[in-house]
Amino acid sequence: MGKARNMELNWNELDQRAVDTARILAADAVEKTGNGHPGTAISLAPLAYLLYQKVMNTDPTDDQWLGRDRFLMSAGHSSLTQYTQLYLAGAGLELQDLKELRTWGSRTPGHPEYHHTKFVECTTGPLGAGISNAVGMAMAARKERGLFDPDAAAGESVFDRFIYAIAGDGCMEEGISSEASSLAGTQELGNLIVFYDDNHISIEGQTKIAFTEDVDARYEAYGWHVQNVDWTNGGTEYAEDVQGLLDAIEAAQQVTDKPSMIRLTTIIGWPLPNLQGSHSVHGAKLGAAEITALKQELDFEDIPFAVDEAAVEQARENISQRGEEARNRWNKKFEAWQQGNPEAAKLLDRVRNHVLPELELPEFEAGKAVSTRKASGEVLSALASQLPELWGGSADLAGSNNTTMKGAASFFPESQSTDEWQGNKYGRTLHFGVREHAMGGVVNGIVLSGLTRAYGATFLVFSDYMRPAVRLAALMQIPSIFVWSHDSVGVGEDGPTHQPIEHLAALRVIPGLDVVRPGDAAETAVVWGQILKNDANPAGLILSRQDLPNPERGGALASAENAAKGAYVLKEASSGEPQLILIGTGSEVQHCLGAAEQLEEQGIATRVVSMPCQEWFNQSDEDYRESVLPSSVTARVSVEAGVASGWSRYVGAKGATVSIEHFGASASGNRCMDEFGFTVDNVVNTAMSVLD
Ligand SMILES: Cc1ncc(C[n+]2csc(CCOP(=O)(O)OP(=O)(O)O)c2C)c(N)n1
Ligand SMILES: [Mg+2]
Repeated sequence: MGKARNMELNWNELDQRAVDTARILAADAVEKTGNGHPGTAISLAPLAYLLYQKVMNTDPTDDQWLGRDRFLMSAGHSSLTQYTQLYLAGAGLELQDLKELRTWGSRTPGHPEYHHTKFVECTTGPLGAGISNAVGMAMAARKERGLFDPDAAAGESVFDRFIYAIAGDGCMEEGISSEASSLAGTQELGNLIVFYDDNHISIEGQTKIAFTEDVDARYEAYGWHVQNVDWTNGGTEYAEDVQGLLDAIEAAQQVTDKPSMIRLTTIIGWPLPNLQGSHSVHGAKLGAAEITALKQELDFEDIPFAVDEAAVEQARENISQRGEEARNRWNKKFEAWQQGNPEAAKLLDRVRNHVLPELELPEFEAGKAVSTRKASGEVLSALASQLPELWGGSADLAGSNNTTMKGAASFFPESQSTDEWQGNKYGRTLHFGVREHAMGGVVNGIVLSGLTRAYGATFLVFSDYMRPAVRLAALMQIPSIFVWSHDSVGVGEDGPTHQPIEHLAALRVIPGLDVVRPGDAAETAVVWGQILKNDANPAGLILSRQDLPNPERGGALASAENAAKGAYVLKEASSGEPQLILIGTGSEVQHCLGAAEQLEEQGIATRVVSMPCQEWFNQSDEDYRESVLPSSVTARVSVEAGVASGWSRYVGAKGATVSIEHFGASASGNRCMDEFGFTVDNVVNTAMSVLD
């Protein structure tokens, strides 16, 4: 610290009127729609106004400005906290949008939605997740600076920015806040400032029935810089100390080697005359009498959506002017940076436009068995020099997931280096610790930041621990990459706790998630390329622990390039006219090939289809789908070491599935595969029963 204070609180009467306008609007919007969350939006209006109007670098005319600070409403139910500010700022929302709160097609959905409302940087609502996204954004800001402008003085780079997030009691109760905040402390994320709205109220009333810990001590233990601002004056009298809050923000900004938590003690719904402090204002309309009383208290006319026009005008002028000044300063710096760093500027141009260079993917020796996880690791190492924007790591399973690019430094402060891992604040290998849920949220936060691509890895069975983040990635349509190895009972001795059974099916039902399970090393390289090409949805890459054959292609077997289509004819029936189709994915493609050989010997014309990604195949045109799975061939068998759920779509009413409908067992992977029917013989027998 030590720097003289440079943010004087210019807070005139119209600023206060604007804050009160936000309060009135939150109350009226919920009243009109009949439901929503007014309480916290009312009590936090001064915080949100302060951030938007006095603190953040925001250009209300450009939600894509690279230099903008990021704001996340982790307490997503309080979306009105942000919507009212976007209205006051003239940043894409108008009064009409507030009147349409939570209604069909409006720009003001119940919870903030990315890609839907300008300046909403992330979809939030599942509590706590926003903190993990903010941590990811803070890590991304450092990474981006490292990629493009590593030598600039602290705070001087065009890539420097702050990430602000508002969290509530619920966020703090959720485990993901612990996972993500612990990681943020280790990462020394000085560009992250989280406000904790400590109002002691959640849906069931006072939080002390379930939440009594010392949150300050917890965050100090994580290595955060912690400050308190009390707007309740100990509960006796309300003292909305905006200057005090601004001082805390400034102090937080000056601490560059720790993330900051500012615990702001508030009374939910303050200054509602009768209902303040009650959980009844958390998520229900206030009622006409209370709204009239509020308007009286704040000296507003008792009509719906009574805004103070002069206050709105001042707010819009203020933020426009601040935005323009910040923008001009930034533009000048940016031009100088471009001129001084032509190579980096070219890279920035490429990644901003989501353009991939022509990728050179490794080729794998035919006939040499290799696990797809190992192949994936080789692909990543080969991509390292071609795609500087690609980075990622594992939740403590790097050696098993094969996610470390050869020679890449780790992304953490150098002082934390170990014999195994050399750290660098701009490094590339991510270490999430055993924190799968936070890993998902952090990867999403990184990807949301827009300039880099990130992946996070664990065992497939633990995709359950990160499912909410995977779902949010799909909902946001962002290209997060999840790498899940150890993909079946083929895991072996670790036994049923570690053997995925229902996971492929459970992931495939998430709309918009590509579940990609390559069958050999050659397919692994191709699908990596395809996943990287897709920039509008997430993918899960499912990899085997065990070695798989990598057969010769080009003769009897089609080129692996076809894997990019999601499914393809790997081996055509010898007659060219199949009587039977075997469909395999991942480690079971080999069983289909083996079975086809035996069936052909018995005179049964058998086609083998490799189907690494159902979603990609479903998106291909009908002619192509018909060419791979002709409707005339109804004798079909799918082979996949997971539950059969979902496969009827491909095998049809007359087909059959080779699957596993129960938990696995602790024994060698080969033994498990054999015992559970993933054998050539069982595929042959199943095929014969279908033909009968
Ligand atoms: C993961 C998750 N679980 C449950 C909910 C449902 N929910 C929405 S708000 C809320 C209470 C939040 O309390 P708090 O964060 O203190 O917000 P406040 O009432 O102070 O606005 C709950 C349980 C949710 N949104 N997300
Ligand atoms: Mg609360």
